[in-house]
Amino acid sequence: MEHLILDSNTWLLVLTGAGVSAESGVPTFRGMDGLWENHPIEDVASPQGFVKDPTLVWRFYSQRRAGAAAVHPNPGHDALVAWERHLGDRFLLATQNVDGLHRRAGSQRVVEMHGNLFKTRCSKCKRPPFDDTTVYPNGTVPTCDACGGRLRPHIVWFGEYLDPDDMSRIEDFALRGSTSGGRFVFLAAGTSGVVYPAAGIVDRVREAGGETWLVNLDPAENSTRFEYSVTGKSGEVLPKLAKLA
Ligand code: BV8
Ligand code: ZN
Repeated sequence: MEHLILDSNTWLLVLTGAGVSAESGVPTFRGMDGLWENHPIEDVASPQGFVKDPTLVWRFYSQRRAGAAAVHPNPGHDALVAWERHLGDRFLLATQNVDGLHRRAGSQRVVEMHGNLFKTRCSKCKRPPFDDTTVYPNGTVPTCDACGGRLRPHIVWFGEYLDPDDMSRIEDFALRGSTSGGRFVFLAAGTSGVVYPAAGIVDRVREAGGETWLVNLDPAENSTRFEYSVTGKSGEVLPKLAKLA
């Protein structure tokens, strides 16, 4: 296997998807064939879905909140923590995952692009999102004690914009890395490369002349856009892939 040299000249942007949490026991979206209880995920993970059937949406997220709380980070998460500790502020992790496992593993320089299962916010008032580990009993739709509006998971649903601060944090890092005079590397792991804007990051990196790596169990939609591709389980590949120099 090719080794990824991580030295004092390297800037590394990592993007992770559901595949990185698969070995922890968190089901991937493709693993569910894009379905949950026979509902297309886009229907449940969407503002329209929430308006149409908020109890169904809270059942989906309560179930995933309980599931994520019951599992633990795997060696793939741990490898990313080691890389961050080695590279410091020349490392940034952008994750599509909402399970919180990167932070639980010890990652600190993390952008949770699609939100977090353990945060809830009000769908009506501007009350800031708050930590919430509650697994709401089936059929419960929690309401805001400030305005009485419906509470919702602090998750970016399909058709919703990502937090502009998150996107600019990733953009700024890519700009600094690609103009640093050092070697700018982008590595995507455990993602099918279907969902945008995350799936488009590889194109930005190539435009900026960065080196691109994909670590995935099977070829992703956008795999032809990566220079280096390592097929395998992220929990097995990531701990062996990097040479910390
Ligand atoms: C946006 C939170 C601007 C939910 C998620 C029509 C109308 C509106 C929008 C669109 C539209 N058409 C297209 C769009 C854009 C849309 C999009 O890209 N849709 C796709 C389906 C085509 N994007 C959006 O809506 C985004 N917002 O564009 O705003 C806008 C606004 C209005 C109108 C237009 C544009 C918002 C996207 C965020 C959606 N929220 N998550 C939740 O999690 O509950 S996305 C959700 O699905 C996940 O977060 C994740 O990102 C995605 C699934 O992707 P992956 O992480 O890649 O997981 P997947 O299962 O697919 O793949 C796993 C991979 O791992 C596989 O390749 C497998 O081989 C591999 N693997 C498995 N095991 C392992 C492994 N690899 C290594 N090791 C292993 N052990
Ligand atoms: Zn409110």
